[in-house]
Amino acid sequence: MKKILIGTHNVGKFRELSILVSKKTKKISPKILKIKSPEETGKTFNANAMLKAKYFAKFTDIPVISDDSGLCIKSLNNRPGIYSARWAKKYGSFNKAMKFILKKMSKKNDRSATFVCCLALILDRKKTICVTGKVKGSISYSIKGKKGFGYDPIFIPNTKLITFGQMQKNKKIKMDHRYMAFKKLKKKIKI
Ligand code: ITT
Repeated sequence: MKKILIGTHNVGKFRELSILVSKKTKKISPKILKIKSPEETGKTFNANAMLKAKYFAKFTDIPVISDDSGLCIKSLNNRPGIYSARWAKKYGSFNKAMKFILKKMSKKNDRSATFVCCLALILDRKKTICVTGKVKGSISYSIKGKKGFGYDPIFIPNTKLITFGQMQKNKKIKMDHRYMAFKKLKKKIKI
């Protein structure tokens, strides 16, 4: 693969996916091609990842990879889930959305949560692959760490004692939901 369009406007995701894709492949962003985001009308991560990839593929012939992801909190009925980005918009920022979550969680005993990522890859009109990766963890009691992006400062993966926001970027990238999905993708295709 010589080039790939990384179909996301999220800077954090773009960075992580760029590191995961082979160094030899040139990564193109939708910003450079002046392509906006599609409306996310799907009801699942899978549907939204496919919807995004299909949308971006209309603008180019090179392979496209898109990501739909989010934080599913068990005691909040798996919310924000597919609404993770929309909660940040609704409450004004990720910081405000995280504060809202922590307040809601103060009455809950179960703090378990899962970060989910669906990656959709369109190689050409005949070949589309969609995979899901997950990482289990818990919601911290406060916002911790300035590294990473989105909900990283309130998520503690099960195998660690610190939040994704406190973790070195290169460590987080090698253990998160995006990495898990990417590993599955790599088993199916050279990327
Ligand atoms: P695109 O649709 O352009 O890819 P988006 O930010 O709208 O960008 P999503 O609809 O998939 O993407 O929203 C997922 C949100 O969940 C995202 O905005 C992040 O804040 C959050 N999220 C996903 N992966 C994350 C990670 O690794 N660390 C922290 N937050 C993450």
